Amino acid sequence: MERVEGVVARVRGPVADVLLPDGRVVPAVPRGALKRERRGTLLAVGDRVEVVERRDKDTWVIESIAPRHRALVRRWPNTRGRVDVIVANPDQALFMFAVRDPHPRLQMLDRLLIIAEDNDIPAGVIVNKLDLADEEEARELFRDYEAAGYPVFYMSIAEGRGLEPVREYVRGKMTVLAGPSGVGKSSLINVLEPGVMLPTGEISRKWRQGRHTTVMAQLIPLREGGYVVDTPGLREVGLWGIDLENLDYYFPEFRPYLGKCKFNDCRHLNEPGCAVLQAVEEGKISPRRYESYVNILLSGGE
Ligand SMILES: Nc1nc2c(ncn2[C@@H]2O[C@H](COP(=O)(O)OP(=O)(O)OP(=O)(O)O)[C@@H](O)[C@H]2O)c(=O)[nH]1
Ligand SMILES: [Mg+2]
Ligand SMILES: [Zn+2]
Repeated sequence: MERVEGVVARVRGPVADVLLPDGRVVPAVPRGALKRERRGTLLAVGDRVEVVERRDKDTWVIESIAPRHRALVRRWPNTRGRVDVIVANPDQALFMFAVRDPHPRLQMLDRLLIIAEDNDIPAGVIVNKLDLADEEEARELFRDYEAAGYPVFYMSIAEGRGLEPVREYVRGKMTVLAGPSGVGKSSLINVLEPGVMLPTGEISRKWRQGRHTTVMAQLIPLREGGYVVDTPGLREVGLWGIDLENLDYYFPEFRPYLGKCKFNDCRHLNEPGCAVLQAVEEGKISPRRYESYVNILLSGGE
């Protein structure tokens, strides 16, 4: 039987929906030996696989899974390093927030960016729903991230503006789109790739939050090349298992000052001769981002 290369578009329990080069999406199950050989997450969205059609049974079998060159992972507390792979092989991540409805929680964004740094995934930020707020205020709110060197895309999907730079950013790459519920992740994919028609959900009027419309990660191919992975809205972002030794390095705007503190093991809290603290005092590092660093360091990543 002929082997065909595909990419996992969704995982539904033991079955993976595999996207084939001809555009078909077929259900496939891994052959038994794979289940015994592989540790951790057997299959994740984004995994590159080889499948074979079983003509008699009308199913496909996953014969092999390519090694992951990178992964967006979630670690668990108190499980001796248990790791779940959320997306395999992403080239980059876009973390999406809205200027309001829901209100942007910047601590969550800080944490998502740390996870991206820890997983070695280049990241950008999307600020949506500009139609609901004053644009200058929105830009002011997210200026810290531009200063840190992250690309920040401002848009209103409702008004159809600000989409082109994102279209360019995702072209030819595998991009994970993540953020809280209700910010417009699925709406964005629907306009980037007409014809997809992912379900979207109204914001709850009472809570001004999303209703967790998207329930599982799903890979969507783009006709201009590349893929976007839609993900379910996040409630919280834990940093268990993050290497806190490197936390300062995970704030890119700190990097010019690292290694310049008086003490080699400086944690940049209140040590004398700290170059990071001095940069905060001189207005070169945002006090809010610095505060986020301190909070995460002192909470041990919880
Ligand atoms: N005012 C305004 N509303 C928007 C905009 N973009 C999306 N929405 C609305 O926001 C709501 C939530 O959009 P979704 O695309 O379902 O959000 P999501 O991030 O996929 O949410 P989950 O799947 O729950 O994680 C929908 O009612 C959209 O129509 C925008 O630019 N402005
Ligand atoms: Mg959604
Ligand atoms: Zn220091």
